[in-house]
This record gives sequence, structure tokens and C-alpha cells, in this order.
Amino acid sequence: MRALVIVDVQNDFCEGGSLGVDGGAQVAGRITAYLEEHAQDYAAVIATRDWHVDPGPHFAAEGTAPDYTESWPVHCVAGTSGAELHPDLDTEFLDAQFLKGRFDAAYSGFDGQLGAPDMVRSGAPEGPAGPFGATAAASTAVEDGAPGLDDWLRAEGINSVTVVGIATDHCVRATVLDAIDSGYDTRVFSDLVAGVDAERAEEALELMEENGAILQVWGGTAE
Ligand code: VGL
Repeated sequence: MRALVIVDVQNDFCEGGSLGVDGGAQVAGRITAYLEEHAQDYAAVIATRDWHVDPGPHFAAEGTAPDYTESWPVHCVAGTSGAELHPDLDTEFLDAQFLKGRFDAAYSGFDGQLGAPDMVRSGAPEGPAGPFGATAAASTAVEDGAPGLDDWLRAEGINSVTVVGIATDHCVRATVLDAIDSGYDTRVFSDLVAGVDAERAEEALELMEENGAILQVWGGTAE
């Protein structure tokens, strides 16, 4: 059985976001169009989200420039609009969401844990959390002991994954390489991803293929 893994299609990774990737919004809309045709081909459709509270040197220190490979502008702070899924991604299709990176850099969706980021829970803590404006409620959207992505997929009987999303050269790459390492039959749609750097994105796709991912082109269009 196959799952669709939608990586980090969040406002901060789309145009206008703090780490906006060219083509991000378009990918959000295209993934929705793809799901309108193909959601039924998948036993599960899941989204990963970068969900930072205080991720250490993953955020460039104040007053220093990010290097855009290991240090980044502040992005996807838990509970802020930048961490929301892009509005052109239709969340009706999602069966589960996995949150990663609360206290560290977490590129791979396989670092994520099941969470309920958009649910307002009664008894959720109030106020801010951490130095970047995360909310306490959002930072507790992952419960202690929540399953990681690999455990969750296995429990659902999934042995194949298709990976799409943002960014080709960072989180998509890390997620695909982890999926292969974890033994999933892994496919990527090269027209449903967007990269930070065009050359590195191309290299990332080659690396995924060399490692055993099947690269495919969906070829459809968004309305
Ligand atoms: C990502 C850079 C920093 C990604 C996350 O989602 O690809 N890129 N953090």
C-alpha cells in the first residue's frame, strides 16, 4: 500500500514567506489538482510541517546572515501564519500531519511526529513559547510518545511512498533518502516539487534517483 507524503508546503516556503521558494505556491495548487484526480490511489495522504520553537543554529543568529545551507532566516515558527499549510493545498485530503524541528533542525519528514497543529484543544497552555514567537499551544501540538512517521506508516501497512513538496534540495531530498533507507519503494514527482536553488535541486533529484527513487512526471495541470 502506498502513501503520498507532502513535504512542508507551508506559507514560509512559498512566495512572500520568510524563506519563500520560487514556484512554491504553484506546487501547492498543483498538488491539490493531483489529489483531486489521484487521492484514491493512496491508502494515506500525509503532510509534514516544519514546526520550530527554538531550533538552535538552524536559525541564523541575530545580526548574522544565513548561509542558506545550514542556517536560515527564522521560518515556520510553531503557531504562526508562516507555519500554516499554504492555502492552495486542500487539507481535506490529509489523513495525518507530522511535525518536526521544535528544538532542532529537522529536514526529513521521518524526523516528524504525529501532531494536531490546527486543533484547538481545551486545556492547551496559553501564551508564548521560546524566543521566536511560537505559541505554547502550538509547541505542545505533539504529544509525548506520539508516533514518528515511519512507525505510523508501518502501522498503516504502507510499504511504498510518493514524495512531493518543498524544498527539493533540502527537506524533500532528506525525506526521500530516509524513505529509501527505511525500505520503502519510493517515488518522486519532479513536477510537484520546488527547490531553493535550481542547480542544487537538479543535483538532489539525481541523488535521489541514484539511491533508488523512481522519478516521474505527473504532467497534469492545476485549474
Ligand atoms: C527547509 C530549509 C530550512 C525545507 C526547511 O523544508 O526544505 N529548507 N528548513
